[in-house]
Amino acid sequence: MTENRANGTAPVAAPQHSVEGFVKEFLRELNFGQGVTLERASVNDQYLALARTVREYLMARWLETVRRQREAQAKSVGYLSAEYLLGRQLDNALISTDMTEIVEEGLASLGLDLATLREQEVEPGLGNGGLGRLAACFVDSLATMSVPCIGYGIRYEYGIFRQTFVDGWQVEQPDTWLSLGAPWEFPHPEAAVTVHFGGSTEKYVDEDGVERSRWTPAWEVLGVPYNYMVPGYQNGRVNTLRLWSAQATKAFDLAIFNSGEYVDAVRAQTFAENISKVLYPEDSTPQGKELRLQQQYFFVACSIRDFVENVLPEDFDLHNLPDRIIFQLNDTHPVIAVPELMRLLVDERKWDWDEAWAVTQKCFAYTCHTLLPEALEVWPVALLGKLLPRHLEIIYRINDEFLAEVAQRYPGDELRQRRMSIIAEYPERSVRMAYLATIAGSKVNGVAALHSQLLRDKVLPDFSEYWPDKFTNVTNGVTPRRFVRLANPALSDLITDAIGPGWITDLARLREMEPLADDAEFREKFRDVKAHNKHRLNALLERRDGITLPADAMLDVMVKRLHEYKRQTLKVLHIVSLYERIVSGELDPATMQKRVFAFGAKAAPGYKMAKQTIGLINHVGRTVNSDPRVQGALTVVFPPNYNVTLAETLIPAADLSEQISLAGKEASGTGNMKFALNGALTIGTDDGANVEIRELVGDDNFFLFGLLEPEVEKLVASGYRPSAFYEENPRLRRAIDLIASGAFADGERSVFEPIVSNLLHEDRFLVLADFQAYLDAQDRVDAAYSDTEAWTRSAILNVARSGFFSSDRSMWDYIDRIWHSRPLVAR
Ligand code: 4GP
Repeated sequence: MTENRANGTAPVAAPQHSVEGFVKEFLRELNFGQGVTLERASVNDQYLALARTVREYLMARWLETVRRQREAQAKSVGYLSAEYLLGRQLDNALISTDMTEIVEEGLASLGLDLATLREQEVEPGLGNGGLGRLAACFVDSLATMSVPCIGYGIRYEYGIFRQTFVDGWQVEQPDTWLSLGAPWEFPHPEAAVTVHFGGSTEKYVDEDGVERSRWTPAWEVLGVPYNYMVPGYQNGRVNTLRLWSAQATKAFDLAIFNSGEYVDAVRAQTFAENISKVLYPEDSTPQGKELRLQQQYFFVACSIRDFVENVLPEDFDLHNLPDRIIFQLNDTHPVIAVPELMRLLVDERKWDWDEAWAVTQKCFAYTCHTLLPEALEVWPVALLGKLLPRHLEIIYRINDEFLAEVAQRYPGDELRQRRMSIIAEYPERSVRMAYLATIAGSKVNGVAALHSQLLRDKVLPDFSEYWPDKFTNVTNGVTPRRFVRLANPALSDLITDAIGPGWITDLARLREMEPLADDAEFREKFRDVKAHNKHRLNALLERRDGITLPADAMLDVMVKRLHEYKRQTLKVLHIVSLYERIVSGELDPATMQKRVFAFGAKAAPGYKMAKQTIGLINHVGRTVNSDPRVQGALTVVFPPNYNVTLAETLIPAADLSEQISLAGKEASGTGNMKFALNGALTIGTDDGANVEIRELVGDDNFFLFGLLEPEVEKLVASGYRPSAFYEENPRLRRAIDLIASGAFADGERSVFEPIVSNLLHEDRFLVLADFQAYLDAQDRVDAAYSDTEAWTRSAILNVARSGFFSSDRSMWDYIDRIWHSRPLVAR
């Protein structure tokens, strides 16, 4: 036994870091893993063998990381997130191990092409948008910084739907990302955890005479962990992402749950397995679905149990839990973890309530990602009580004790107590998850400076008054590994030639490039990079969608989820206005700066207005692109199924980045950072992280327009009338009238009537109010673009001054302001 253990801890060795070493291992994987000879291997066989081979290069580091972490007993971050929008794994693993060239050469010696195999990977799209991608950037950064972290989440069998267009309208297809094999995951069915639901509670008096609650659940499921490697960038470190998959236990017996259209389309055979079957295709608005609450509880219950029972040593005294973990709540989705930890301590470990609460409060911190009131999750008490009766009791007690404190601090202020109560009474009795998170969390943070300020002032004002020190800001960031080094090899090489490779893990060093903005030769090289990236994009779109981009055009890109507050409609109105002015003879297309307008966006399947907008963009595109009068001056492209993989080719090619949300609505944005880092200039409102981008890159290198947040407030409070803008602005009127006339729908006026009437009569996000300012800013863009040297200079300065937006910096801020953990140096 002792001997076995000794053998088991002996370090495994990675295959030889050489072309021969790789080829040998690759062929072995092909033969023994896939059971085929090279001659007979399909591309998928080759890809799977390649992925498994690369994985082997990471294995020793992974095992060593886990071993050291156990030994050092350092504090870890438990990142709790219902979403991880990871993107493809192969390339990231290759750069982390510095294997790209070796693999390229090795494959070539076998007559294979890395580029072809890379295309075979279906990205794990286990998230909807910004929030999920942020989680993926954060775990990458923590691994690269050698900070112990376990990412916990859900292994959805179907990730974010695959978007197709039928006649320009979005049609959703299930995302079968696992169907051709999943070489990056390590299932551990033997380590499954049981999770309980339903049933009832009863009071009883324990042997010490203390009154306690006992939960008798009605049903249970198993959570099977699937481990994924999270490699640090060339630092010998590999952290773990642990995603849970639901499986039926024998005791399981319930009718199949009926849940919504899209979910129906990918319905599970069994109720239990439904829990991890499909990612909810929602973004920014919660769906009041029981299944979603099941998913939330399922993954946090598994994760907490895993950490306490498997990660911590057996005899660990949980009073010291805050020394070993901080659970970061990625929005409200995992907040049910709070009563779960309380239940574990009070019910299972028989702790005293106050003792448990003191520990629990130190183990959580909460990040809010929204400003839209409708996006703050609430659960009807009836539903929560049915699914998790004991947790509801615990929430009530947390609330009672908290409100008693509030009453003590503000005697007689009942209104305040009602405002601050976790339980809302109207329109139905429900649990406000953001309040629970705020009360339980040691810290609460927003995701950009403006957002954190508005969070304090507008969303949680009573709480920020009550606990001013609890609130902090951490501005989002993006990983430079994936979004510069991997996505933009040409720019990476240019930067590395200029300032050395240190920037990849210390992005602030991009500043060293600043003087090069004034170097004509460097500017020329920088333009070559952009041109190269445009070619690369063109090749991809031709292959992927049969789309050909015109040469010599400015590439103007708007990619993000389709949401009214993000205002894709404003972009469409700009295009329609230009088109109308060409057709009416006001603009001469021959003298215009050619532009390609590229869109990428998925709409939540149940979000009608968003789907209408997708239809409108495609219909406008069809008309504009085929009208000879336009003479190719305007081209609209909308490749379907925008995802991380497409972003990696699209963003590096962009000249102009559209960040045009209504001020005060976009919490941060992270696409905006990716564009600036890849040398696109931003046209944007004073919203989210745009504010910080503009401050850093400088006013001259950013096209600001639109109402400021206080102006928005004022206009809305004074009774905003969109039709007034329509009546007063002829350009706006002509653009809207053209849409209303059916010009983009074969003369059928009814097709886009909902959009037109929404704009004229409601326009919640003030599209019409910002229209003229947007057009003016676009004129400034055209003028600036015509001065090639000055534009390039601005683009270089955007790159040089955006180092702040590395997610490594975000992680240092979390460490500093929230987690108080220190990296465990793994060397
Ligand atoms: C997003 C926010 O809308 C975006 O502004 C922010 O950059 C991102 O989170 C990361 O913090 N929210 C979501 C969501 O994606 O699902 O609520």
